[in-house]
Amino acid sequence: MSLVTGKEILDKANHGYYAVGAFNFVNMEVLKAIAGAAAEEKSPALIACSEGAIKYAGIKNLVSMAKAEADASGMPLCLHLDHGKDFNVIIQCIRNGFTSVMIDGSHLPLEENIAITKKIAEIAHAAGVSVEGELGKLSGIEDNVSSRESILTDPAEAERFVAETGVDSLAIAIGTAHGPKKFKGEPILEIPLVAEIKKRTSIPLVLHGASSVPADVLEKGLKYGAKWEGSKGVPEASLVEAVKGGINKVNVDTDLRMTFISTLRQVMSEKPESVDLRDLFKPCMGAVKDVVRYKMRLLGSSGKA
Ligand code: TD4
Ligand code: CA
Ligand code: ZN
Repeated sequence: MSLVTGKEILDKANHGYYAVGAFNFVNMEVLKAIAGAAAEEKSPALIACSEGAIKYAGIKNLVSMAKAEADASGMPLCLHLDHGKDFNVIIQCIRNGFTSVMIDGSHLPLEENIAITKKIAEIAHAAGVSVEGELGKLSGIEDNVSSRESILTDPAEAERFVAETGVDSLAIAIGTAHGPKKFKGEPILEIPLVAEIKKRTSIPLVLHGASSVPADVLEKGLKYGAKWEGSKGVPEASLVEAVKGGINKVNVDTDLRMTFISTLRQVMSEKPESVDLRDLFKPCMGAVKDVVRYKMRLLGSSGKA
């Protein structure tokens, strides 16, 4: 099956009250793990590249691998640009076969965020490509009211943003953060905000910084020498609650990185004689595939392809 748009996958999820994972990849191994998980779970998936991934691997390599895996898996996969900030990179993605782009103007003042997002939406939609915008700041919230308000997405602003920009989906801030160290103390998340924003926008909502940092993955990493002390992710129960409130796309990168790296550390320590990259990477791919399958079941996208 050829790559499908983000809108096709996410509108279906919106109507069906489930979420689809957006999994980042920078190489063939992680891409194959995601596509393999989709095939085994009969699940749609977004396969996401950051601007950094494009710089690392090259846009043509990423697009042709993504197309090949979509064909081979037969699953609805969407090739998505994650956190597009550079106008030229976004245009290159649209021209080279990405089926969804994110324009991240969340660091800009509201009026500027609306203006740039609207412009990208017009260009992308003319090319049949879906668009995700972002409103609010991805950063852990401290337990005091004034800092919360400057970070979290405001429902009234979200309503205006969606109406004026024409985005197909909206990334919101409810207290999650990127990377392995999301919370200093106990996780603080503003889950009820999801439903409030959904009521005013009705479009698919997106949760960034959604990795859970599974205990077994963390433990394996630490056991084999990773310096990952202090890592903490989004509790799975909170993820499920956020999906119930109206999240339809859940971004996961850190969990896949930690899974790959902890497995690589284990294999390298167990097979120090190996001079075959395949010996080392195959178990990593298998471990990433298992984590992706687990996420698909948790989010409710299994069986929805
Ligand atoms: O948007 N993302 C993924 C961010 C990827 C960043 O890639 P570069 O290092 O190339 O810039 C997420 O929201 C993932 O959140 P997570 O909780 O997995 O960190
Ligand atoms: Ca942002
Ligand atoms: Zn993100």
